[in-house]
Amino acid sequence: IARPISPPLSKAETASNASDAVEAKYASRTPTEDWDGAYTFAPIKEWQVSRAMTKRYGDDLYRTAVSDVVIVGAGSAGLTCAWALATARPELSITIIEAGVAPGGGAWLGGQLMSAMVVRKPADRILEEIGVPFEDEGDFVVVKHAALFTSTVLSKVLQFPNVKLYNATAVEDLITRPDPLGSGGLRVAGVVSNWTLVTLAHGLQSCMDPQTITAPLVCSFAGHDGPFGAFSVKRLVATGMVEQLKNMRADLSPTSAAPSSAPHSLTITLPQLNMTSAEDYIINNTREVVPGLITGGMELSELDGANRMGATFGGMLASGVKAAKEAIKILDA
Ligand code: AHZ
Repeated sequence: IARPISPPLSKAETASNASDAVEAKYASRTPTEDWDGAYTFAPIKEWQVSRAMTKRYGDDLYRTAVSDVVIVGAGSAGLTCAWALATARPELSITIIEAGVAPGGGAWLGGQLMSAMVVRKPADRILEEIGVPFEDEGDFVVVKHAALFTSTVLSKVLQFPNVKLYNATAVEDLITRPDPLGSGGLRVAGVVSNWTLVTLAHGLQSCMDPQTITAPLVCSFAGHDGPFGAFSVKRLVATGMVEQLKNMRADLSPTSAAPSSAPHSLTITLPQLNMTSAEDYIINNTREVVPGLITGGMELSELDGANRMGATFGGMLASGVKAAKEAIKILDA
């Protein structure tokens, strides 16, 4: 329902504004772009700012309560999926839920806190299509700063009118329904969300109920295990839709165990990294893992027990594109 952004003032608002002499002085100013000391902003009232934000956020919540696709996690894989899906099908209502305030996941840096982002060919084609510049080093390309990739793809994604990003918002659960296609099992039918600060405070208050977004398809890219990571696949286990996670392949081989004299920190077993094979696995296995839920990016490694690849991002970008292609097939079926 369209509401005017600045409806007529109530009696209380008129009284409070009229009693403010400073307001009156500033009310009739003309905006002027004078860089020599007389730069003047147009007048504004505090309540106008509040209403400008709340109206849009409320309208977005109303509209996206039923979405075509929900994307969980706005890391490199989730953002690339959103970009590919919105580019191919701009009419779809795509809602991205990101637990962090800053979308981008791990893709603000290349690796070990360094700037450059390595992308193996042929995923350089995806960078070209998004419009991210890079240097060609033969079998791979290098974006001078991972933040250049993330900010560029983010700016493209957010310009689609039908894409809404809720950041600082966590997916707390999955909505499930009996699968209408008669598989006898359940189908994911949307997500349960809450502001992340509320999610983090569930232990402090008795009940802070979430809200929901209904969608025929959820694409999850919640990353590998961490404070929020691998969220959707962990939930699949909890709901019985998947028996158990195979966990991002743990390095348990006796030959790789640290000697007993090693400092404690070196004895921690880390998931195995295999840069040669890990990315091929993720792209080729990005799929609808249970009805209604496509999983890709590093979250898939927790489900399938795949290797990590370390600081090379072609697999994440390609997994996002593959998920978008799978999503279109499912929605069009
Ligand atoms: O905040 C998370 C991050 O931005 C978000 N997320 C996780 N759980 C969520 C939840 N609700 C909402 N319950 C949630 N958001 O998901 C995002 C995951 O981004 P990421 O960068 O961690 O994952 P990715 O799969 O897009 O990229 C992985 C990049 C890696 S990890 C790796 C290695 O470990 O070897 N190598 C690469 C290239």
